[in-house]
Amino acid sequence: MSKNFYITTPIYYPSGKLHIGHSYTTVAADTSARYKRMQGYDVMFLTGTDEHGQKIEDKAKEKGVTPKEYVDEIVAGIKELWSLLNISYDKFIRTTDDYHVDAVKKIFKKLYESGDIYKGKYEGLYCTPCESFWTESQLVDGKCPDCGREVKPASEEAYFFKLSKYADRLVEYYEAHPEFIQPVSRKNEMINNFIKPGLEDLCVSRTSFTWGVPVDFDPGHIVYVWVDALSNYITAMGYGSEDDSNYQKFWPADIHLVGKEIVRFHTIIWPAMLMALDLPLPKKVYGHGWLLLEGGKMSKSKGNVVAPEVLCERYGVDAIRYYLLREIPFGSDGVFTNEALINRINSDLANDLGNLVARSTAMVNKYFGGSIPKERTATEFDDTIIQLAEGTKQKVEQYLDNLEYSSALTELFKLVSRTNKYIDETAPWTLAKNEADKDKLADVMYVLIEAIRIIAVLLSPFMPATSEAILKQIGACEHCSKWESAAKWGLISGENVTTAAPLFPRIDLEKELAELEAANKPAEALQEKAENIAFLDEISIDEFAKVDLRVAKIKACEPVKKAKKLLKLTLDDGSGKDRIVASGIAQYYTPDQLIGKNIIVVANLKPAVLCGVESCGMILAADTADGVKVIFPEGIPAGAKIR
Ligand code: ME8
Repeated sequence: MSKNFYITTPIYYPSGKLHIGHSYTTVAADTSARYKRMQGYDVMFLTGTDEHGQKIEDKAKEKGVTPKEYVDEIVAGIKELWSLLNISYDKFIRTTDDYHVDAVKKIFKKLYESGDIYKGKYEGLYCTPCESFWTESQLVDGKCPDCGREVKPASEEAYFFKLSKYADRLVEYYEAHPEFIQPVSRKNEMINNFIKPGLEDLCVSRTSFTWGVPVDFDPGHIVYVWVDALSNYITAMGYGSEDDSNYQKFWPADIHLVGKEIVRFHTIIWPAMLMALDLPLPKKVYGHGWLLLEGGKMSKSKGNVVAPEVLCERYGVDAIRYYLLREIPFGSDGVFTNEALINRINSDLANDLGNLVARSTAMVNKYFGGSIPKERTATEFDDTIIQLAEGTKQKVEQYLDNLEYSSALTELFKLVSRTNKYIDETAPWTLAKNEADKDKLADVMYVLIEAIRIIAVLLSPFMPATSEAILKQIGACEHCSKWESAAKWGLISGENVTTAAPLFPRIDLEKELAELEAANKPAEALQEKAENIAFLDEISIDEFAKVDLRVAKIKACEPVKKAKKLLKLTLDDGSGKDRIVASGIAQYYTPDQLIGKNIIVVANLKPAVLCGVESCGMILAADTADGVKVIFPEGIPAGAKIR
């Protein structure tokens, strides 16, 4: 019988670009998912986006688009980020997916019918212009915290979930299942800070905005966003749909990985909802710590974010994955600094791991023409390293089973350091001078490559691309690259190593810090530029009239071979004939995001051939802090003249 493993990340709010803090949860979950797959589990790794709520509705309004249009664009960016970071999710749920919306309606109705949800009155202090309820403690100087105006007592009809009813059962459950809330300190926090002071029933419907799952038996009410969001863990598996086979197979989840500020939702509201639905509870909720910047928690609203794309571009994805998992023990908070990142890359990845692989393969190339020798005589240094190598897998597994990623990597890098030390102990360059030591030299090469193989296999869940590159470089066969092979010494036989570029080039700390600072501050840079805007020389209206700007619709779009930056667009410009334009926006848009959209084209620009594509015109776009943004004039027919 196959063993199943179901792990989830929170579903992210698509209210802006994700930062390195969000990547933290997802990289950790990915590592566990890869590890379990390698162990032979049938893995379900779920992530997704939490797309409803007033905040999204407001942001969309600000931008003049529908909420769905607004989230679609951001969700596409989130998926790109996960693909950049090599996140191997099995399912991506969007709370705007039809099947989810239908299932949430059913869940809400079921809870209403069982009496766990009832209609009551929401009472509070109401700010009429903002259409918002506030509690006394939220007011600022007795006034609305948003607009500063008077508030007055008011009440409105709303649905409530009988959370209070579940307080005792929750505590009993925590006590009977000590592994349910991890790390343990968070369990006490839940009991002392939330349950003991008394759980109140939870208001689970809203009427002040519309962007959400409607309560289908009471128009005007929409489901509270957390009830909608938490349900994703079962709706994504088909609960409440015709095909619930994945639900049957994977629920209850093995691990919900969440940041510490949302442990409360996952260990109080969510289990109470499941109890009310008479469903099993997840086996574990792990609340990890925050990645802080020196100014506090990284957050979009504070503007102190670090863009993962910038970091990946500069150092490679695996260096970032390594840093996130290694630097901070998972349950604790930790401060992200560029300096710590670069130091980690230099010391652990360039000096230790990269050097070990480069030196060892270079020696096999130099002394044995690249082929790993068969005739060997053991040296007195072999036993320690063989023992350590064979025992490392078990230790790494113990730590990974407890989500102690940092300790798992520390253990693995002990083997890296020990293997480097073995080179110094055996001094192969001295052995090479003496023909009589040839078999010893052969043995040293074998031990090195075999230790590297084990290191690379164990590295795979953390740094998949690096692991693959190393295994390829030492010519490891499929069998020698499997997880279980990491505890077996002596599998390599007669393979050939190849030369490759250094895995992690050393970084000049000072120079890099300065450049990184600049790269992470595009918004500031742009603002500085704005203060010195140099407008072009004046032109007359007649000169402007020479530019023929037209609205056109993108009918088709594809990348241009050998040109990373170009997309080839086929436009309907109203003339009845297709117009081809090459545009340097491939870094910012995928073809899917463009097809069907209207754009503005300079229609009378002299044609030019760009990377083999004859481009007839140019489309209008703006430079912004977030990169290039194409201008999309919606609702205007193709061919319309812009003046
Ligand atoms: O909370 N360090 O979404 P979200 C570590 N939609 N983790 C961080 C972080 C940081 N600096 N910043 C954010 C939500 N995170 C809800 C979840 S689940 C049913 C609904 C983590 O996009 C944060 O702790 O605000 C959380 O676990 C995750 O990113 C999503 O945050």
